[in-house]
Amino acid sequence: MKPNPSFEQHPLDRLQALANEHYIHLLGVSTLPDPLVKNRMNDFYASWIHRGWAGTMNYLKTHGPLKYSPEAILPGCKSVIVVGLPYYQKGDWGSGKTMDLKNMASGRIARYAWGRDYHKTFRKKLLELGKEFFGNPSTTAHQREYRVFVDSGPLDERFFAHASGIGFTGRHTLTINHELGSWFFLGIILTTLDLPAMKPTNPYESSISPRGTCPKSCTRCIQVCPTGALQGPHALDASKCISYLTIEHRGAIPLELRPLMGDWIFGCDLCQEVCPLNLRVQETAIQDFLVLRAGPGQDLVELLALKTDQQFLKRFAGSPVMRVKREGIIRNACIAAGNKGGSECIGPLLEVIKRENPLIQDHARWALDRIHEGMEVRNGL
Ligand code: B12
Repeated sequence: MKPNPSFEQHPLDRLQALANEHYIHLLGVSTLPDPLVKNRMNDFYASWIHRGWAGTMNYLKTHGPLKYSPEAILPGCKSVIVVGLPYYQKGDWGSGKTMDLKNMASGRIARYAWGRDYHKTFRKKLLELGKEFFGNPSTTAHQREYRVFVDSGPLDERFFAHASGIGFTGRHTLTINHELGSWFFLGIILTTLDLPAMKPTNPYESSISPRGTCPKSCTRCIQVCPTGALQGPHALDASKCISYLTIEHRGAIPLELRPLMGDWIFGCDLCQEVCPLNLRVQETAIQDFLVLRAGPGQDLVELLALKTDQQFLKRFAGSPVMRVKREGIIRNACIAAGNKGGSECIGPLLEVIKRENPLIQDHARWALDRIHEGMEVRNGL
């Protein structure tokens, strides 16, 4: 007997119920952007790339034609399901969650990378949600009814987050939600299913969404950025962003930016830390993020002494820090040592010069010069 359709749960209610079971806090659905909106967004994106703001992130250049075209990624795509997973946890810089960071030369790690790598945790949740909602892809007639992405896909996830109504685009370019601030990850499920949009908006018409806007005339995020990466509201020159420099950029860090990077060794949270909408945010309940891997900070002397990939792996296995590899974290530690370190870093930096490749040696020499300059100033020479 066929079920009476009037007793069937609405697909969005069923999706919401499943999301709740998986502790997925934010859920929204967006339709595909209409051609006018899409053209406008493609123009914005092309000019962003044209300005050189993507730096060496060449994948962003090749993603151009796909950025706002879900149907080019999943043929027949009709709806974009957007989900958000909170990662905020307490533990201020300086108080240290696992070590007393005040008493050592230490480098800061962005909050999103304190615990287990979110890509795996989030993807697993989305795959489970997808299976429960759509059925197992290997057993359904339409095998490509949905596709799951966490960060890895070419779509502009924040655009679809704003368009789905789960939050709005802040002046620092991140999606803000009134309960979670901007301390949450985004994930996407593309589907051929025609779902009704939950709270449709067009982010590029205005920065206002049904879920709010930045406080009028607040520019704290723009002012706090030490490298001037935020050139104005919604205008991020990523090639100057400390997050890009410490995580995505592989080569030498430009000399003029090094002194401005402070003690950040992986990512940066300055634009989020000063945001008034990021205060009084509840801690995440997701264990994978609460169990510290890299934690809020790392001892620079220990990082500079990481001689082998095995030692690096032992320290950072399962953490997002793995992305920069051993040489990347040593390069970043050199810069933090130059900016914040003292005499305790001199020996380890000399060892780095003996041991590492010319690129890392260059950063270590820079750090030594800066430490010596600082000492001379302090000694009144
Ligand atoms: C590349 C990338 C980066 C780059 C570039 C950042 C950026 N803002 O684009 C770098 C390495 C710098 C970076 C840093 C960070 N990232 Co990142 N990053 C991405 C990634 C992979 C692609 C983003 C992208 O396509 N950027 C392209 C440029 C063009 O976007 P844009 O600068 O916002 O420019 C557009 C707007 O300005 C818009 N625009 C123009 N005019 C107007 C006017 C109005 C009114 C509006 C609303 C918009 C608008 O048009 C431009 C072109 O489309 C996404 C995942 C994804 N696939 O979406 C994660 C993502 C954006 N990153 C994320 C995170 C967590 C971070 C960091 C916080 C990590 C850290 N702590 O170090 C920082 C934040 C820095 C910052 N202020 O953005 C999260 C953000 C979650 C959230 N709540 O928003 C994402 C979504 C990953 C995820 N799946 O969770 N990231």
